[in-house]
Amino acid sequence: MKSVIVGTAGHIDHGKSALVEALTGTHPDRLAEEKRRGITIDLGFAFLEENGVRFGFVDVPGHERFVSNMLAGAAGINVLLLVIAADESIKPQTREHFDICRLLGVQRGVVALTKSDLVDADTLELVRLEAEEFLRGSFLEKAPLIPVSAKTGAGLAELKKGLHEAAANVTARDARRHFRLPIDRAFAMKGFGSVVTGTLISGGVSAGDEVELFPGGERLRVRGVQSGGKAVERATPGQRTAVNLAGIEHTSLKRGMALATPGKFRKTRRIDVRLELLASARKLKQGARVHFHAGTAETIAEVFFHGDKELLPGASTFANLKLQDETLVLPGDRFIVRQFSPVVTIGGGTVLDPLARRPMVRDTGRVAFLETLARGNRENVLAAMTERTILGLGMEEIVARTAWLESEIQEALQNVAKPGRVKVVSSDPLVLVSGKLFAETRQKILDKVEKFQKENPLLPGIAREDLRASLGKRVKAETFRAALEELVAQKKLDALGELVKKAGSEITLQPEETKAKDQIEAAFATAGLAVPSVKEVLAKLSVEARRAEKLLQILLREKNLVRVSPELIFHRQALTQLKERLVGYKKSKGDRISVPVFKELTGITRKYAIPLLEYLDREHVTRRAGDERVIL
Ligand SMILES: Nc1nc2c(ncn2[C@@H]2O[C@H](COP(=O)(O)OP(=O)(O)OP(=O)(O)O)[C@@H](O)[C@H]2O)c(=O)[nH]1
Ligand SMILES: [Mg+2]
Repeated sequence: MKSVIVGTAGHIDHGKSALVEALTGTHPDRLAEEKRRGITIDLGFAFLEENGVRFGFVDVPGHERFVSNMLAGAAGINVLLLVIAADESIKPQTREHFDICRLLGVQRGVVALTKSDLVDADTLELVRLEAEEFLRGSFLEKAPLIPVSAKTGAGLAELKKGLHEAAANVTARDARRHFRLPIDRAFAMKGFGSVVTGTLISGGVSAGDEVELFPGGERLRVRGVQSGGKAVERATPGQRTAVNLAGIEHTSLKRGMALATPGKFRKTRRIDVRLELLASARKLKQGARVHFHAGTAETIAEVFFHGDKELLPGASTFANLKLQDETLVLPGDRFIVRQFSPVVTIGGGTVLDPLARRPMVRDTGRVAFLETLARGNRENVLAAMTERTILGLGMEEIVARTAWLESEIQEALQNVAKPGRVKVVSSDPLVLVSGKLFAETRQKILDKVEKFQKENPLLPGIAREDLRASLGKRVKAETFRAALEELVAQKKLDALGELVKKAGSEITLQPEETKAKDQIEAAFATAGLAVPSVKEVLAKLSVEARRAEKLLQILLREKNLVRVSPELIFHRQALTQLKERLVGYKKSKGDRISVPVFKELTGITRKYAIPLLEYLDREHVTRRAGDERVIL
């Protein structure tokens, strides 16, 4: 069964509530005060199920003082039921409500010329002409104008036919999308606890679900769900929905809050929008404060124009709105702005970036970015978002900024990753950087390695961590890793353990360096175990200390020399011979050897013997056992 939300609109006393009652059998006014004063103050609801369509009616107040209540109801309607009383014709709130519905993006509707029983045919004809004139060029230009009387029932059948025709053109909202319910009422129900109601604008909700309350962030459990006035297993979009919530007092819940799939979205106080000013409004100045209405929420917004200094009546522009209260809005959400004082509707628009930044003069790409968001092509939006995120864009961030499903993100990603506009530097967790940034990072890495090796010809390469640090904090670890991996795969660089170097590069020594290196090695080789001090050896060389130290490092890396302790270095051969001697000792004298015997065997002093034995322990040649060593 198709679900369609019909919203009334029109001037006070034009017969909206009476018409809803005539159509559904339910009078939508609920409050005692409404009954006493004979006017609608707050939203009322009624249902009609007919010919395969479940109509949910949202009846709004016509009084100019209650437009903010009207706004909470108008968000989420599919079909507009514009009510114009035949005895009064078009009045201020006819215009204001109609402007609001147009700005909210309502696309279809029917026009009821109510109280037709009170006027003669000529007057009715006149009102019809006025209504046609009023609606010319609008989304209701082709809508049927149907004279009706709630009193006599005249025209009701035709009106229902008109509603069905409009309903047939309503495209069902996708129930698989993330759940979102702007709350328009909260109350306690005996035996049930807290209940909130609203028009379900996206996704579905079932008993047992966990939901997130915005803007507070509380996680709540759904006890039960009603949809279209009946208990259901799962509420689907386009229906009046009541949600019974566990774990919260109804006094902590109110209109303007919203329920949503937990952990997906973020409340905001800064949004970028496309803002349209009504032709009837006064021009809007930079920094102006306005009343802001989105969904069922209402707050105050300060307006900053991107580019322009003011907004003229009838014009539209990109703007940044600073909201006084934290609110949940998502891209594509429509909103209404009303003049600060006196309070009248002056415009509205569409949310483009719900998590916008403070406008900055040097952010010259902002307008182009907003144009891309406004056009709404997913691939382009994803690429543009990635291009504006230096640190890399993750899945959570994309969802919070777009409300897209992960499958939609993956699909868009494939199309932008292939031509290289966006680079996936990590797929789990997902991290995206722009193709441009990735290419720049690659080039920077190549340049750094090149520069390092030129400046340090005696070093085999740059340490991976030093290379990363040299790129600065703005290069994310994932980006660095992916760029380096790619350069290695393309045989531009070699990464050996912790070292990165140009592919195939070898240290090339100058003749005097080769000579000095040989001298160092010879000094240790001839010394056997009675090694000289490192300082002494290096001091004797013809190359300066810095280079001498590097040559020593090369010998250590080549493992021709071995550092046994911070001060002691031995030649590889001397150590090999020592190990052989210990093997011989074990064969003839047994596997135990004391320090004095070791000293005797090797002919070295205690100063050398202890570090050597500790080295042998580390090498698992010997093992300490009390004062002695066991030869292994
Ligand atoms: N004769 C006649 N009276 C009507 C008709 N429709 C409504 N009325 C009367 O007009 C008055 C206002 O009707 P409502 O339905 O309350 O008007 P409304 O548009 O809901 O008013 P607000 O909600 O306050 O904006 C009531 O006294 C109704 O009985 C009609 O078709 N014919
Ligand atoms: Mg009413």
